[in-house]
Amino acid sequence: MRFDVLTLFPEIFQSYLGQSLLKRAIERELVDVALHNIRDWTKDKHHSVDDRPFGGGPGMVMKVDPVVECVEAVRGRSAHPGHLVMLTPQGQRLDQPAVERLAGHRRLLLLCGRYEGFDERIRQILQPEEISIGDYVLNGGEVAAMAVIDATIRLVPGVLGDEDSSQFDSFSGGLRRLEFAQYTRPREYRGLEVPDVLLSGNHDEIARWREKDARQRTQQRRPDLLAENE
Ligand code: 6GU
Repeated sequence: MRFDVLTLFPEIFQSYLGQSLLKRAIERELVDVALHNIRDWTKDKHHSVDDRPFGGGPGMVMKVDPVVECVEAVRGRSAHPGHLVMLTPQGQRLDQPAVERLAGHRRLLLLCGRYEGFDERIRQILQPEEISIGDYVLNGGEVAAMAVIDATIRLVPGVLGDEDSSQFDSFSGGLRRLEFAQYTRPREYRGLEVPDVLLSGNHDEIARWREKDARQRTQQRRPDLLAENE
């Protein structure tokens, strides 16, 4: 799967891309991430990528021409145009079904902007899919783009080892329940003990305990998920 990230701050992605899971996926050519600086598509002498809004008001607006020309140039470099995603709080909220849909694309172009907004003509010309990662305000789309990459690569075959296959994730395949409690060594810490059943070696009983714990947790913490299952 190929990602092209269009951003004013490509450096933000460097340490994330060097993280071991992603680094291995890139080395094994399962995932490819290319960073593009939108500023490289400015033509004026100050290389301006944003400007004050017509009509007045606070904040700056991303200029239409560098963004459109950056997207067109990046698209033109490969035969497959890819699916364009604009990261904006005005988009559809990202959830696991949306991640699964995005992971179905061979190539995603992730357009990051500053939060005050994009010139509306960017939407009119490029007609991107707009994605938000939640109802709060980020300074820009970069952290959201990393969330999209991180969630989608889990679904790329071979990126995760068999052992931590994404099919068991809390939100996968419409299961939509939270994970059961997990423990590892030591068996006792500050008087807190691991539940006996997990040390019993009885796999049927362990499975039952986990099922019950997952159900209780979901009921307590996210009853909305159970309602959606009905
Ligand atoms: Cl995608 N961008 C910004 N700027 N803020 C957000 C967001 C995106 N998703 C939630 N908040």
